[in-house]
Amino acid sequence: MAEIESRSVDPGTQEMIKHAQEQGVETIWDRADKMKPCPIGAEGACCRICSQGPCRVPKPKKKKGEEEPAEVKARMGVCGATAETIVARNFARMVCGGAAAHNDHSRGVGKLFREVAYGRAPGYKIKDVAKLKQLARDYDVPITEGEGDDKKARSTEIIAQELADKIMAEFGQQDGELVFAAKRPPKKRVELWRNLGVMPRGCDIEIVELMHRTHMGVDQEYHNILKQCTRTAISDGWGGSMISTDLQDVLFGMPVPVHGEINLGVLKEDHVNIIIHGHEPVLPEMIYVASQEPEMVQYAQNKGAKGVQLAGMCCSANELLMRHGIPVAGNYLQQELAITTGAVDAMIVDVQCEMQSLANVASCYHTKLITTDPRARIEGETMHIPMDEHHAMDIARRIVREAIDNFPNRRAPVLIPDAKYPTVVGFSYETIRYLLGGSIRGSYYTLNDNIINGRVRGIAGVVGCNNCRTMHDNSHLEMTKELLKNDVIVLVTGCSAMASGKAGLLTPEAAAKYCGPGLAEVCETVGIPPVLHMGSCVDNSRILMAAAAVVKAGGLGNDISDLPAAGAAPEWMSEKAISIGHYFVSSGVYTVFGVSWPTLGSDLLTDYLFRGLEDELGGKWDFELDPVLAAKKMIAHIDKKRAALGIDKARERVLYDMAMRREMEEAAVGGE
Ligand code: SF4
Ligand code: MSK
Repeated sequence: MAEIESRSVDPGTQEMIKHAQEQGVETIWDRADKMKPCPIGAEGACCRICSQGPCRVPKPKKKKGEEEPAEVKARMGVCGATAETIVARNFARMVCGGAAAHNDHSRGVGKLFREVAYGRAPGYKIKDVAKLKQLARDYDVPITEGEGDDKKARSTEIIAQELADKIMAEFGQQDGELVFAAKRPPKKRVELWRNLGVMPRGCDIEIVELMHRTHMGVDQEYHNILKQCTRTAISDGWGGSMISTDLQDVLFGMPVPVHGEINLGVLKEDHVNIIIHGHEPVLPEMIYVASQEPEMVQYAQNKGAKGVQLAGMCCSANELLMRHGIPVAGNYLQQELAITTGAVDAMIVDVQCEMQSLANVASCYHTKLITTDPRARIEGETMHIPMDEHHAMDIARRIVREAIDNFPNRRAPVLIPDAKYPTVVGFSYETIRYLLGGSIRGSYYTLNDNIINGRVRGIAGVVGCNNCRTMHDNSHLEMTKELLKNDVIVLVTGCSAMASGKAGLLTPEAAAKYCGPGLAEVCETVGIPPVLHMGSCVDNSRILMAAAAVVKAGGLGNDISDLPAAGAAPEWMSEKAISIGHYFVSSGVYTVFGVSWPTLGSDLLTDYLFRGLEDELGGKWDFELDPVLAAKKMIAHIDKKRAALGIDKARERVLYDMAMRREMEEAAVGGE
């Protein structure tokens, strides 16, 4: 049994792991101790796509300096599929799973948007009309009608209806190009994708085609399989994910900086605690409204509680936090622990990243585990209350009442760790544009200026999950701190954002404590944290938009691949992370993952991902277990791009200036 301190870097989490052990409640770490990962599967070298297998093609171990044995070169399954084909198929199916998760989420948001547009979803409304009009322009939906003196604005409803129909058609579209993928990246990138034949045609078709091509006996050339991975991943990042992010902004409001709190300490012993866990903000938005209604608060008080405390978990948390400042109870690895506080009266789950073990943990306590999405039932759930956008408010009220009714049933002693930290979150790409460029300039001009003059060395996206095979939150934090120290501004989403929040990195005060002098100066001048919380997993599309906007603002090349920028997911675990990583690589970003790498079963294919792709796409994958070393690799890549842009000299000058300034300060102190 590993030491608790090696499980998580977060003291609140450590306390609750100990508490779970004392209570005899099994958690993910207990199961991880018993279940060692299969080394062949971990490297992608096992094929089980037909019943003649599974065929395992691991690399035979060779001693250092030894010649590769002949059978390594001819490793194949019984049908003759080579190690390259087998590993490529496994990787491709991860891209498929991830892109499907995002695009299906997006379809759900699109359907709600259409119902709202046609007035069939009471309780919802279009909150951000300006963003609606922006989308309308992207989709060539006119926002005015008539000519000359007769010209007048079209109604919001009509614009929304036309837009909704066009967006929904993109899911089943068979030919052509996805609108955002064709219009939003830099021109050079769009041309590159067209020339390579990887511009996505629709949201669903690329996933289906990739599934087909990885069926037994279809595509058996690894470059060709990976090419379709690229097309599929772009259909996620610049397709489904971007559509859901933008429609969620239209429906629920665009995030702006807001204060929040994070960690298990946000739960309140004397309140009814409801945790919203999953990824889709559609129902949680209504639960938020229902939990605030005076009658509901009164109902809770009648049951002996002081009120209703709503808290988020995983990406649902990010969505709610970004828009309403609703506190976050924790990230992926903390979901079981939240229930072990004995204070969670209901955990409401929709889709993605929900452990099936929640049912077991909930059964040890009074907690009601309520599933709300017909696509995601959990054996052992307390109840299933399916979401229906036509009656969302009634459903939300029923759920909140279920939680309140459960408050008097608490049976275990309540233990809520004294762990919560303040955060400032809500940095959409539009907000960053406003903060850094001002409403008049309306561009990333100031950020570019500071990158060119060297105060900001570069930009990094640190995103993705937790993983029980590595210390919870540790790699996110080690990596992020190393980047900050070296004047690299960090954009975060998902569980990574929460790791930063728990360590105090999402506050403006963090700039003075963790940043190099250049970045600290910029953050202090603008009044922003050096780590910018940009939202949930689908909101990685906001990072793509920020990258495109930086290119557009000028002075840093003509494509995303020219930027001094890099991406990472140091604690990734889900297929979604692979799809996200691949759309960053496909967009021209150097992207490094930690924990394990699923293609190590083929040196040829791994070399293509880690080196060869750069020649074609300008971006490439990398794998590095050590988060500080990974950060150094990202910084080296950033410096390479700075040199190519001819702005490396500027940075040397700034550093020299800072060194001089320090010397002068020391001299002044010495002279006193
Ligand atoms: Fe084995 Fe080929 Fe079937 Fe895969 S497709 S399981 S390699 S026989
Ligand atoms: S919730 S996909 S563990 S980031 Fe989006 Fe966190 Fe990863 Fe799930």
